[in-house]
Amino acid sequence: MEPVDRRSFFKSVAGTAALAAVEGRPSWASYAGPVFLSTWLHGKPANERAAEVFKGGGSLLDALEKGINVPENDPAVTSVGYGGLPNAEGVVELDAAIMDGTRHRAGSVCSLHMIKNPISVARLVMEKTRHTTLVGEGAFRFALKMGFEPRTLLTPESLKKWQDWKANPQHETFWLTPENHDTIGMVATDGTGHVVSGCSTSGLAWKIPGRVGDSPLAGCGVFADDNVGAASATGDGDLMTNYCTSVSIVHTMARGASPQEACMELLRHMVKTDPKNKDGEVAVIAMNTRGEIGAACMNNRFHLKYALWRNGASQLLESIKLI
Ligand code: SD4
Repeated sequence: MEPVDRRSFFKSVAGTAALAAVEGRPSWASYAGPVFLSTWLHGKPANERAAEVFKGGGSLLDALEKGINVPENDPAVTSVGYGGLPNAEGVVELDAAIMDGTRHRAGSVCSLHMIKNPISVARLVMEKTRHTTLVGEGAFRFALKMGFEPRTLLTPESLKKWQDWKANPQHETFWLTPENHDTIGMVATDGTGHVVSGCSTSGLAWKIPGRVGDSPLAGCGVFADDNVGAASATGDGDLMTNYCTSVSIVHTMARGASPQEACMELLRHMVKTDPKNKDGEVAVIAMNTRGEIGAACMNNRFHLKYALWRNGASQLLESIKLI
């Protein structure tokens, strides 16, 4: 656990240089400044908002939360927040988690309904309670107590998609077409060795009510540790949860791997333990405390595009595939 007053110490260049000398951390000069790394195309406006909040004096957690709010608020993003596709009964159930690498502390909500910003509720679980995870009705009542306004999360478009799915006698169950896999995962550093991770999703369209994926589980959808780095994941949470993807990547980095090597190692391990996983929909992002990044996906079928904000430049990139 990293005491808060040590973070203030980090704010001074002289202090950082002294600490680096004591702990063998990289010197100030090797830090690149704040870096924001997010999954998918909507990660770009999310990163840009995060960078704006951070430059305006917000904390790294403020930046991550406000960045993730962007796709949550966008009805055109059909697998996050408002406009996210509903479960099999036509109810939008949202999952989100946030983790602070300094305190080694996460907050999350699962199956939250009628609240469009689950990442903000997850942050309050982390900051206002001693709990880590709240689910369903309890998470909803907590959100109301915290002042969130309940509202319908279905848009005319998402309602129509659900009605069409329901009306189709051959309808596909518990999965969605690859284009709709757009969970937001974000990892970030402030440039002084502090890292955070966040994830927000409506999960799988037409899922069994109450189904929870990897995204809101600490160690799976998010993990952050200021001694090493942070990671997040997107894809088939029913598969990825079994591999605790984010903590596994961070622990591989702790053993000396670069973020990219650590992402690839996780994918190789998944295939080694079960060759069928090479057809799985799995994608991961990672960052170490120096702001170096990694991004990887399993195959062509689920080819991760990711967004990177660094040194004032915002770009979209394609991840490396294992297969
Ligand atoms: C889930 N991992 O609920 C999420 C969905 C996702 O890209 O990330 N899709 O399983």
